[in-house]
Amino acid sequence: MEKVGFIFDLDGVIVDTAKYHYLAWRKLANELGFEFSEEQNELFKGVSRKRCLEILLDIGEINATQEQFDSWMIGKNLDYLAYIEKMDANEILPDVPRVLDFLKKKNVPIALGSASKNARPILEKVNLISYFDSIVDGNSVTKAKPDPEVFLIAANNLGVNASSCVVFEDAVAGIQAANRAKMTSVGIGESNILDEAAYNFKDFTEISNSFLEFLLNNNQNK
Ligand code: B16
Ligand code: MG
Repeated sequence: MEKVGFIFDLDGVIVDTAKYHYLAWRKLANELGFEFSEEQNELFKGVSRKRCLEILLDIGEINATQEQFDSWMIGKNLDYLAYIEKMDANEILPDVPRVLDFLKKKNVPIALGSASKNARPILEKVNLISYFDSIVDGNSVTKAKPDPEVFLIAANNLGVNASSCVVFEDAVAGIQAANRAKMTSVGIGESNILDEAAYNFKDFTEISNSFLEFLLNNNQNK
């Protein structure tokens, strides 16, 4: 029987840090003289910090020197970190601890697979870091989702075959990355947006322990 691994995205799956990313990007946009809406922020989900700034500057039709680009990236991250500093366990999305506890009690290896370079401090702030056997984040990857690299490294770190992994993701690119890695993709969010996922749920309150058991059995027999 194959060992099964579970991989979680961070922003939009474990915590809703998208709102803090939005506030920090909006501040930069306003400083540069243009508006940045919450709808536009949707484009940033699961996307690397560098790529987000490129998109933001496209929206504002701003040409930046390399020096400006680098300093805006640093400034945005400092603003974002000020929000992260105030986070605590109350910001964990509903039923995430129940799912992590269920898996932990069954000795299922658990990894994080996130584009964020701030994943570790966030997991520390919300007190979930001890659940993770491996943390693969924006510091460990060379290729962004939808490339499967982040999840393949996570599977390797857990010592689990890629095809025996389950991935929880809220971004289209993340679902595509999981599918390309031949993993079982579970979309967390709007099913019409995440329609490439093998399974879809609004949030973890819709994922029962018996469904987790089903995922474990299903992937064990692969
Ligand atoms: P950072 P995820 C992603 O997290 C966010 O969804 C995305 O909006 C952000 O730009 C990216 O992390 C990089 O974050 O600036 O902290 O390195 O969904 O992959 O967990
Ligand atoms: Mg995400």
